[in-house]
Amino acid sequence: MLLQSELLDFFNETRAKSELICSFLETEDYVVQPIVDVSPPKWHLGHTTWFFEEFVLKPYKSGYQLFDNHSAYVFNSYYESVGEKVIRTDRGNLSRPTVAWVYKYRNYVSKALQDFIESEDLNNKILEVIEIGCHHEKQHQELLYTDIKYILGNNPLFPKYNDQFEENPIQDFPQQWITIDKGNYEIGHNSTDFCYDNELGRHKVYLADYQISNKLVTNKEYIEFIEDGGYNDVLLWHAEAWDWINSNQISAPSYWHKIDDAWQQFTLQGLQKLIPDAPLSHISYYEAFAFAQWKGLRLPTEQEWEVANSKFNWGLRWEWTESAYTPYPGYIKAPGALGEYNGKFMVNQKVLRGGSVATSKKHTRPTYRNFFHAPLRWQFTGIRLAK
Ligand code: AVJ
Ligand code: FE
Repeated sequence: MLLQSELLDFFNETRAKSELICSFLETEDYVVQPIVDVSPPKWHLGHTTWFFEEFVLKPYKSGYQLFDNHSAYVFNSYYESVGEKVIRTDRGNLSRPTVAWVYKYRNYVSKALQDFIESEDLNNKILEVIEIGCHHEKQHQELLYTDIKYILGNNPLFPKYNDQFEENPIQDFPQQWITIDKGNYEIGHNSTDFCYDNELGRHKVYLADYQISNKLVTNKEYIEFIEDGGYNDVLLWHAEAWDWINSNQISAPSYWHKIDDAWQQFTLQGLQKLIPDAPLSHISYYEAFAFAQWKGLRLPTEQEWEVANSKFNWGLRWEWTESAYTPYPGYIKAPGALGEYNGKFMVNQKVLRGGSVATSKKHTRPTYRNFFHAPLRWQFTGIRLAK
C-alpha cells in the first residue's frame, strides 16, 4: 500500500494521464458509442471521477458537497448496490452533460481529493480506497485507448488518433520453447504492493511438464492460418465459436482490411500496411484457440503463464489463456459495493495475462488477472502458445 505522502503524486499523475490521452480528440469523438462494449471517452472521464466521489469523498470527507446530483445516475457503471443508473447501451445517446461540464466535474473532484489527502490524517481504509480509485482510473485509461481506436477505426474516414502511439513493436529475437518441469508451484499475489482482490489468496498448484513460447504469435503466422483455410475448417473451432464466425462473417482479426490484395491494418496512427513480424492483435479467445489447434499446440493455462513469466518478455498484448475466470481458493471479495468490482464477473469469462501497449505504466504485474468474454477482441489481445 502507498503511504499518504506518496499518494498525492500517484493521484495527480493518474488524473493527468487520462486527460492527456483525450487531448488528441475532437469534441465529437468524446460522445459516441458504436457498440455496447465501447464507452464514449466522455463517459470514462466522468465515471472515473464519480468513482472517487462515490467511494471516497461522499463517505469519508466531512461536509463534502456533491458537484451535481445527477452524476451518480449518469456515471455509475455496474454497481447495483449504489442505485439507479443509465443503462449501458445508452451511454452514447447523451449529448448532455457536455464535455466541458465533465472537465469541470473532474477539476472539482480532483481538487477536493487533493485537499483531502493534503490536509487530513487519513486512516488505512481510506488510503486503500483512494489507491484503488487510481488503479481503477488506470484500467479505464487502457479502455480509453481501445475505445478510441474502435470509434476511429470504425469510421469510414479512418481518422488517425495521433502520430506517436506505437502499437506494433517488433519482437526482435528468435522463437524458442521454455521448458518447465512438473512439480508444485505457488501462484497469486505475494507482496505488500497493491493488487486486486482476485489475485489473492496465494496457493499451491501442481503443474505437469510443459513448454511455453518465448514469443507472441506474429501477423505472418496468422496469415498462414487464414490462407490455409483456418476460418473454414469446422474441426478447429468450438461449437459456439463456429456459430460466432458464421453469424458475424468473421474471416480475419479486427481492424484488418484487404485492399487491392494486400492486408492493411487500422492502427491509432491510421490505416497502415500490415507489418508481418509484428505481434498479432485483436483476436478473440475463439480465434486464439482455433489457431493453436491448427498448429497442433494449445494455449497456456493462467497457472502455467504465471510460473513461467519471468523467463519471457511480455507486455505487448493481453494473452488469452485456457483458464476460466474463477475465484482462487480462499478468495474473499471486498465488503460493500466494492465487492461488485471483480467478484461478480467470475462466470463465463476467460483470463488474459500480461498487459498491452495500451496498459498504463506500472499498472500490470505477473499476478494480474484480466478477463473478458470469449468473442471480445477490441482490446490488444494476442496469442502465446504452449505444449
Ligand atoms: C478487468 C478490464 C474487465 O472493463 O470491466 C473497470 C476493468 N473494472 N472498471 C472492465 C474495470 C471496473 C474491467 N476489466
Ligand atoms: Fe470502472
